[in-house]
Amino acid sequence: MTHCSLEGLSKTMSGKTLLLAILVFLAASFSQNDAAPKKKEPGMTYIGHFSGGNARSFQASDYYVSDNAATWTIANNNCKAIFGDIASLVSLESEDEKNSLNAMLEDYGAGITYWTSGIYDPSGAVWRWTSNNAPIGNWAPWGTGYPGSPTSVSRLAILYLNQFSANWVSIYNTQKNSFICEVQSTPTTAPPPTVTYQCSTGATVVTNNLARLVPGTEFHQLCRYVVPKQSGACQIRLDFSRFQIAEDTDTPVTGSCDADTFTISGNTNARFGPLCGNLDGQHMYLDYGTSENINLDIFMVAFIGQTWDIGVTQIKCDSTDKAPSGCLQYFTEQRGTVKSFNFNLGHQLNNQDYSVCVKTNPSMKRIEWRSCGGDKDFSISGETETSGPDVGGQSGDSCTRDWVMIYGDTKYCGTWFPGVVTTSTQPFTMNVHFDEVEVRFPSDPSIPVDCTIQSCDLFNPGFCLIYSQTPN
Ligand SMILES: [Ca+2]
Ligand SMILES: [Ca+2]
Ligand SMILES: [Ca+2]
Repeated sequence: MTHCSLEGLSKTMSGKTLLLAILVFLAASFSQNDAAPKKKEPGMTYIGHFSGGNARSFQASDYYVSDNAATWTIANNNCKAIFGDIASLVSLESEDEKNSLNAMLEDYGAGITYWTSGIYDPSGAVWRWTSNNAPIGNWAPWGTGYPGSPTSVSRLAILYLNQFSANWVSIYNTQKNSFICEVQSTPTTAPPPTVTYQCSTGATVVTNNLARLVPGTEFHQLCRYVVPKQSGACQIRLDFSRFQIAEDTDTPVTGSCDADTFTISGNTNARFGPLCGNLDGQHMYLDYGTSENINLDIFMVAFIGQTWDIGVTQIKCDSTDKAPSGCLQYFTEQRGTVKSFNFNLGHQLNNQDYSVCVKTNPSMKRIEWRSCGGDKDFSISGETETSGPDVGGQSGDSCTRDWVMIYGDTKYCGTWFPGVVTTSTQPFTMNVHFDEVEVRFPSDPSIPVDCTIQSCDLFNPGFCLIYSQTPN
């Protein structure tokens, strides 16, 4: 349509002709808007990214909210029209994904209803996600009275109040609602590394893009894995889906890993003593620097049922998945849980010096840190079982031995975490420092320990902290 003005038209027309011309002009304008190039101005706003927190799944997605409301079918079609076949209405396959999305939506106002890909399938009498046919989890936060008695036109929507109150409801597909598109991101990890090992037969397994380290078929006292640097790679990521070896034989536990050990060498981004005990659910990024190999050594005194399953992925230097240099742990979600190593068994380990980094969501300005909420979810110095002089929430210069430091804020130690610590200083980072001693005995071993009159570190489990990025 050529550009022309109504003023110009009015000079050459009059009466009904002019009115008709205006209507034609307006109609042409609207249809022109409808036909505007969708890819350029898709009417969608980017709200965030979620990667499932586990490199092994390779399920990473970007999320967009619509600027306008639409019926369910049009909304679903729009996601594909705008972003292609890698997109659909959002499917929430895990509680982590649901919680992350709820936090992303915090900027978009209360009382909005968003379509998801969830539908009711009367043939099987089940709710499922249409993008992949996965059943909807039994953790689904249905609102009171929902899903009621759904029918073939029932669809799942999120009735969003705030990130802590976002119930799911069942709505007929003809209603018009805002909607959320989920777009799969392209994996940028390198092919699986070729890991060599000195261990039992079958100590590695390769599946998809992942090399997995496992104990193999028979017990070997030392399992050494060597992960050579591939061309273009800068890092490896380890995912400890399962890891349990023996820990200290001392009572009380001194954090020194004097039985089994897990030792890492060749990496440049963290220096720490051997690890031991339980690392289930932990991850690590290890930088090659100028090294050609990263070595992972698991040493076991005797067979007592040790088990592990460690995913290894190699990350290219130009990958968007690469952790910033110096970060041993890198969390990419809006919210997440960070635990010290061996927190699962409740015993802090010695000689830990590393950084925990959080990827800043572009729409977020601050980060909040708080304890996971359990009785002993933060206890890194002082005595946990009974009160002594070193007990309590401590910060700043009084933290000299074991501490965490929140970048832009201060150090924290002691036996509790002071409520919510908030900072806007970026990059969002927490440094962990645990010294070389855990249980503190007097220098003369014949003197009994009295923690009521002297400082000791007894029964420290370590920390479990939750971070949450916030928009304001
Ligand atoms: Ca999903
Ligand atoms: Ca301690
Ligand atoms: Ca210590």
